[in-house]
Amino acid sequence: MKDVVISGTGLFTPDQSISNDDLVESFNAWVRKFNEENKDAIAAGKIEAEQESGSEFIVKASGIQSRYVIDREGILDPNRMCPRIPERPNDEDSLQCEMGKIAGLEALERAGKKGADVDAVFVACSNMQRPYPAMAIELQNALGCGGYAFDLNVACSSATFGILTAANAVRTGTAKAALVISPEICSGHLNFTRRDSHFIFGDACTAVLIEAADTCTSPNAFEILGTKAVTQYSNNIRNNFGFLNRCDESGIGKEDKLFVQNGRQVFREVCPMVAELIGGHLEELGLAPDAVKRFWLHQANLGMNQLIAKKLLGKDAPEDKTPVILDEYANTSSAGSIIAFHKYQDDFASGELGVICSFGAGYSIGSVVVRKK
Ligand code: CO8
Repeated sequence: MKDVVISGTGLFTPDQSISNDDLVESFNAWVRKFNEENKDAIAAGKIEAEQESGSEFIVKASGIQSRYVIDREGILDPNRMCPRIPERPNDEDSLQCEMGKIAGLEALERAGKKGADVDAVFVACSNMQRPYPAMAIELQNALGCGGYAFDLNVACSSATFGILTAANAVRTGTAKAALVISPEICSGHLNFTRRDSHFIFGDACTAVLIEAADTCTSPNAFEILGTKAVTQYSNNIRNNFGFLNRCDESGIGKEDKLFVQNGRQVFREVCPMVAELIGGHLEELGLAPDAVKRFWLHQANLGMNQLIAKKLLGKDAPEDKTPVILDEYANTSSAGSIIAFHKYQDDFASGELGVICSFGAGYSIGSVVVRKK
């Protein structure tokens, strides 16, 4: 078994962003329009009037201030409430490939490697823009990588489960170096007309290069001390979009074909599971939570992260122990914990410890314990 390292990370951030105030303004315009168009049915008690949203609620409930998106205009158009992302011809890079290429090239550069040094590519994210050919195979080709490639999806935990898959491939010699790429276009499957969740998600793409310690020349490398994953079935975060939808016309276009969640229950149920998984993982490795310099946690909700850190450490954690990117990026699904890792790792000295942890739909939780080389 080989020792494995994360030798480089990369990030693609869209060039358009939406503040809470902008999002709420368009949402409330949509609400007024909906209520006006349906005033008779509302008055007759056949449907409920929609309620307006508010920036103050969003910040208080989640910590989110803004989000990056692929297309601002389509989302903010009260007559559309959905990004405008034109289809591309088959001989052009697909959008997820384009995002992945930018993040992947940065990860390779930080690791001092070329595409040809990589012989496994995993696209790990919540939604693939098509079923086949695999997005990962398109990216393998676009980055000039060899070996093999496949897609994997465990919702918000896709990147950490991807790191686990890549680390095992390198550890056992199935691959020499593996890229895990997470192009999250969350705006494509978010219902912007749902008050309880229209503000939650943003778009971004991350990349992580994993290779054997003995080939690594990167000054940015972290040894992977261990990976751990757990899943437990829950319907509290669900999306029923799928290839069988067309076989029952009555369901086409219904709300459940986009992201739906019971956010409060997710909050309550997932936090203790995450603290238990990270605590148990550190214990197995003979490490105390206090010895960890930084927890790069999944970026869904500020209150969740504060609670998880408190459960682990027995006290409130200082801000730099659990860095926050969701204020600027919102929830970018599997990319979130990796964005935090990418942006908040340069102050690490050799030997210092960190934990990357994601959690979300499934439920699924993934933990990666690392030590700076
Ligand atoms: N403006 C004003 N008021 C509002 C709004 C709004 N926009 N929305 C709700 N309210 C009101 C409600 O009506 C309610 O009022 P009342 O108390 O009078 O009934 C009150 O505010 C509280 O509402 P909630 O209980 O809904 O609010 P919470 O405090 O629970 O906050 C959150 C909602 C922020 C969603 C919170 O519950 C949360 O973050 N939970 C954790 C969610 C989480 O971590 N989910 C992970 C999902 S991501 C994942 O797994 C990946 C899926 C794949 C990606 C999909 C991409 C689209």
